[in-house]
Amino acid sequence: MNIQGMNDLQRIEVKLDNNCITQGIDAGEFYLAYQPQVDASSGALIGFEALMRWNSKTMGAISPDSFIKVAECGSAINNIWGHLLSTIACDRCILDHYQSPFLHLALNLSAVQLPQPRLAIEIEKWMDENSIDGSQIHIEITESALLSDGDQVIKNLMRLNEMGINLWLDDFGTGYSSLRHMRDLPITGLKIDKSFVSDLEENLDDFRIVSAIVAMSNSLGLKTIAEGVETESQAQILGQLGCNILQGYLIGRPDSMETLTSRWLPQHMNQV
Ligand code: G
Ligand code: G
Ligand code: MN
Repeated sequence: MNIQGMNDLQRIEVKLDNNCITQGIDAGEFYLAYQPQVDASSGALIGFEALMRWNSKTMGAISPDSFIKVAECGSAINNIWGHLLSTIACDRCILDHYQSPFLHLALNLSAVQLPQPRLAIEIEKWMDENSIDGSQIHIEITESALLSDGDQVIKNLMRLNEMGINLWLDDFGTGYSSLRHMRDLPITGLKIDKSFVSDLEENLDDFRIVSAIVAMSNSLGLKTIAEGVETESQAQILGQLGCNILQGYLIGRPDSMETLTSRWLPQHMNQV
């Protein structure tokens, strides 16, 4: 296919490479949007997922689905991670200002980072330097990252778990959905992919799949988060099924930490 036959996304992907991603980070074009996560039974805010955004001066807004895929082929994925950690450390201070150390921040870790020998050591150093407690951090990993569950991947997961970090399997149901992973890995729970949530009210198969995932998680002592919750009736069904945490446009769209704290926190707790 020549470049004229491509859609906008494909044209951007052709232009994207590790150099331009790293230049974009250095130019301050990357930032985080946060999306609230609430307790399914009480509706109380319990944390935020950090979602990386790129507003390129030359190419406009580029979706993480595009730039993460490209970054994973080179070293830019580590630069994105570094930028994520330094931004989180600053934004964590905003939460501390609201005396809300119990709110967690959920980070997405790329598949290619999980076998890196220094991963857990570097996260530990970052936590020490910024006085961040493990319980304040959740890490979401896609199951494909665990396919090569070699020694180093298991060692990293064990170490992160010992550090008090909650580990979640992201996009659960779309990949391998391995029962062995659910049984053997030190995970807190499963994040049910939004493709099962979107038609929950009309599609009986989706309803049965979500019920089965929640029931199996509960009996294994794991928790569940549903993502992509857009309607009241989805939230109600998920709550009745015993899903623990909800995230989606119904609760709140991804936004800046400043906007979210001013919207959510004064109602929930006393500002210092
Ligand atoms: O909001 P949304 O379009 O941001 O995210 C699309 C996908 O990109 C999601 O599956 C999400 O897990 C992934 N993603 C978003 N931010 C990051 C990030 O900082 N690192 C990694 N590895 N993936 C991310
Ligand atoms: O990393 P993960 O796959 O959990 O990323 C969540 C993705 O889902 C992000 O791309 C985020 O922007 C998107 N998202 C969050 N809430 C909703 C929602 O209610 N509806 C839809 N369609 N997408 C959502
Ligand atoms: Mn995620």
